[in-house]
Amino acid sequence: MSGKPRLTYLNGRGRMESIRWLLAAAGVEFEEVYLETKEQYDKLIKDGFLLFQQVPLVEIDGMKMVQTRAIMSYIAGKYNLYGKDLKERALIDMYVEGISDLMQMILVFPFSPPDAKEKNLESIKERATNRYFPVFEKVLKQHGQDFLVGNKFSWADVQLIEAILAVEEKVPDVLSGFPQLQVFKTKMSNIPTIKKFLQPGSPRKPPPDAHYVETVLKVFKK
Ligand code: IBG
Repeated sequence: MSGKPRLTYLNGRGRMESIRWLLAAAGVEFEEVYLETKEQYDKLIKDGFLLFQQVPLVEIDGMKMVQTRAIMSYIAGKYNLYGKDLKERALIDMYVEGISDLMQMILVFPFSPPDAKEKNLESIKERATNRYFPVFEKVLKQHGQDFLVGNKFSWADVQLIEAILAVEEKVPDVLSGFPQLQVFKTKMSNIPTIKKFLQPGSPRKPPPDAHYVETVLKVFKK
C-alpha cells in the first residue's frame, strides 16, 4: 500500500496506545482519526469499517484491521519485530501476553469507581512487583543481553518499555528493586525511534483524564 497507516480511535491511550508505540518503535509514521461523537462511531459501523463494531481500527496495506492483537501481530511481523523463528515468536507472544495482562489493569483503572481506586492501584503495584516485573528482571539477568528475545529488538521490548513507563506514572518507585529493568528502561528510551516517541509533540498520548473518560462513555453509549 502506498501511504501511511490510518488509525481510528479516541484521542487518548486506551487500546490504541500499544499500537502507536509499536508503529513508532518501528519508525513508521501514521495518520490518526479521533472519534469525538457517537455519530462518528455509528457511521463507521454503518459504512462497514468495523468487523465486530469495535475500535481500534487500523487501515493498513489495503486492509481494515480490527482486534488489537491481530493488528499488532501484523505490524510486528511486517517490521521484523517478531523473532527469527517460531520458537522466538512463541516466546515473544508469551511475554507480550503477560505484559498485556498487566496493561489491562492500567487500561481499566480510569473507569474504576472512586471507592475502588485505591484498591485497584494497590493491585497494579502488587502484580507489577510480584508477578510481572520479576520475570523480565530474571530473563535480562540470565542472558545478559540488551533485548528480551534473540539479542534483537522485538515487539516484546516495546511492550515492556511501554508498561514500565505506564506503571511508573502510578507507582514512581516501582523499579527500585529491579536493577536490570532500570538499565533496560534507559537503553530502550535511547533507541532513536523510541526517544523520538517520548519527546513532546509525538503521537504518544497523555495519561487519561476526566475528559477522556467522559468521551469514551459518550462515544460508546448504547
Ligand atoms: N478484542 C477487541 C480488541 O482487542 O481490539 C476489543 C476492542 C474493544 O473493546 N473496543 C472498545 C469498543 O469498540 C473500545 S476500547 N467498544 C464498543 C463496543 O460496542 O464494544 C474501550 C476500552 C477502553 C479502556 I477506552 C479499557 C478497556 C476498553
